[in-house]
Amino acid sequence: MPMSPGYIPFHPNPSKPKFKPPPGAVDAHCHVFGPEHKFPYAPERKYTPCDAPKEKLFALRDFLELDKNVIVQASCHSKDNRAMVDALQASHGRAKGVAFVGEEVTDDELKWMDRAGVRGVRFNFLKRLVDFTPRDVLARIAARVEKLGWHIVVYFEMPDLPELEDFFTALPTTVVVDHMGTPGVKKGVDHTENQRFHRLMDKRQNFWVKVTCPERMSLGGAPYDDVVPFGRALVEHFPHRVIWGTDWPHPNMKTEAPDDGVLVDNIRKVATTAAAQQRLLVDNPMRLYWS
Ligand code: 0GY
Repeated sequence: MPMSPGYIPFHPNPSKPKFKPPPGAVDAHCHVFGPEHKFPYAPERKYTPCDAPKEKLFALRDFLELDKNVIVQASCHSKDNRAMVDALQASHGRAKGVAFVGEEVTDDELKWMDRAGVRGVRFNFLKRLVDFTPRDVLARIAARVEKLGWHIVVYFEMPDLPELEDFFTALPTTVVVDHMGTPGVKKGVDHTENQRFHRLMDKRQNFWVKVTCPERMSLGGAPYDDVVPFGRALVEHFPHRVIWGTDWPHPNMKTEAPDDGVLVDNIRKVATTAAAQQRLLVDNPMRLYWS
C-alpha cells in the first residue's frame, strides 16, 4: 500500500545530540509502524505511513543514547496491537506499551498485552485520526483497564478541553495528556486555554503530561524555541508528573520530518537543571511504566 499523498517519512539520518541524557533515560512517546507485510495497516486507518519497524526504533534509541521506550499504539494500526506488542516482546524489558482497544477486547487479550508490558490505553479525540467513540463505551473500557492498574492516555486538541474536561476528571485511573495538551503557540502560555489546562493539572494530582511534539506546534520551525516556554512551564509547575518523548516516526508532519537529535537537544531548554532532567527522563517515566 503506498504512503498517503504528501506523507513525510522520518528523518533518514538524525544528528548526534550534544546533550547526553542521564543513564536510564526513557523515550516515553514513540510508535512502530508495520512492517506492512507482517503487520498490515488497519482498513479503517486515516493515513498510510511509511514502515517504521522496531529495529529502526531500537537503533534510534541507542544512537540518541536513550535507554528505554514507551511505544504508543498509533491509529494507522487501530485496534490491532500486534506490531506494538511484538516490539515490546523483542525489547528485552526495555519497552512498555500503550494500547488502543475497543469494548470487544477480551480479558485474555488484555492479559496478553499486560504480560508483554502494556501499561495503558489511549483515548484519541482527534477527528482526523479516529472515528468517534461514545463516552459510555470509553467509560466501560476505563473501568476494565483500571483493574489491571493501567492508565489512560488522552490525545485531544486544546480548544476541545472544555467539553472533554468532565469526562477526563471522572476517569478512575491516572490520566496522561499527550503533547502538552496541544497548546496554540501563537496564543501564548498565558492564554486562557493553556491556563485552563494548567488549572486542571493543578486540581487533579492523577493527571500527568507529556512534554512532547514541539515540532508539531512550532510556528518558527527547528529548533522550536517558540514552544520552549510551554514545555518549561509544565516542567516547572508539575515536576513529578511530566515525561518526555520523541514521537518518532513523527506521523503526519506537514512540511518536514524533525531531526531527532535536535529534539533531544531541546530537552535542556525545557528542563534546565540536572535534577529536572533526571525527573523528566528517568524518575517519572520509571514510576509510571516500570514500577
Ligand atoms: C498526529 C500525531 C500522532 C498520531 C498518532 O495515532 C496516531 O496516528 O499518534 C501522534 O500522537 O504522534 O497528530 O498525527
